[in-house]
Amino acid sequence: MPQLKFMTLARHIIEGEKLHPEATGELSKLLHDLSLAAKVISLEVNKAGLADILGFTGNSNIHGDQVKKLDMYAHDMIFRAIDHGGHLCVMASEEEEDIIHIPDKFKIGKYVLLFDPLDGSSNIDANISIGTIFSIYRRITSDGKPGTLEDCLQQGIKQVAAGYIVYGSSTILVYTAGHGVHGFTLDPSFGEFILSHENIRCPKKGTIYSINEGNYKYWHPGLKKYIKYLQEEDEATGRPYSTRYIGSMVADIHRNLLYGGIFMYPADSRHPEGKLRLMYECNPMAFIVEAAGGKAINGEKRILEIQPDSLHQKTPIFIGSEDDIKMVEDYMRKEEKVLN
Ligand code: AFP
Repeated sequence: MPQLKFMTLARHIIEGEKLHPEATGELSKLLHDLSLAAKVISLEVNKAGLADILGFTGNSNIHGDQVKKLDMYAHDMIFRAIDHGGHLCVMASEEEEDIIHIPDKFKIGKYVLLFDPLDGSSNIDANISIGTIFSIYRRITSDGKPGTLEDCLQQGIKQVAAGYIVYGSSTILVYTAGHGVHGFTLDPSFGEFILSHENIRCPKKGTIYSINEGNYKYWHPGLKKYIKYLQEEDEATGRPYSTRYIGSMVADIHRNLLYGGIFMYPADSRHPEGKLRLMYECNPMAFIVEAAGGKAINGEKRILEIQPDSLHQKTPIFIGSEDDIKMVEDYMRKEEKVLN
């Protein structure tokens, strides 16, 4: 195995900043503050089985999902790590219905942060990997004033950086700020994220598919045919594929990004918009996967080109290795969309 550089996330961010002589350092500081929140959340996730943190708050979030204490903890931690830095003009979180303003006492910056504090949280009690996802845009309204909904509702293609953290067998932070996709593993002994996956490239084709197959009956006929195709035997194309589905999007996509494969959360007759949120889950993951050479579509078009019209809108998603995405797109295009 090649010897990796001993590179901390902090140093990596600064090196990236040097590639932009015009940079003010604000984006670097923002990424640094996010990594601090990730360390604290990681600590708390690891304690989840021990502390009185398990169980429900008794509240529901705006999607009607039950909210666990750890979701709210992660949400608060990110807000508190970021609100005072002077880098942001507005935030939005999957756990809050409306945009989140920067408190009046703090400076207003030029960036916009959207985040899903804890994705896959229904897995917490079973010790299964969960994650945090974030997405950063440049504001489009005038400087100096509080940011608005308009700043948040930008196409994914406008992201300047995106990342995720998987709290799994170890904690890994993966991000891109336009110069490749890089992964940093948290060394718990001295609390630093260390470069462990430099310049991640998504294999052009994989042999893994990830989808909740329990919903088969309700799918698009083209998707049904595609899944059957993946299950047929053909050595030359690596079939049958293996199914891997954790039920934690961030962990499922992270695995497929490294090993190759396709993750799908399609529309179906019960959920015509799918389940996953464009702004908090699909756009950031699409930005990262595309930066690593993969693809992400909603079945008809690129995820990153969807013009959002509301903060919490959902979208179907097919994301992963380029050849696998092209294949599912072909299958779905050939069949009429009849969901039953
Ligand atoms: P939770 O945060 O409620 O666990 O939802 C996780 C998630 O949004 C995403 O991470 C999974 O891929 C997806 O839901 C799993 O949904 P199904 O249970 O419908 O397969």
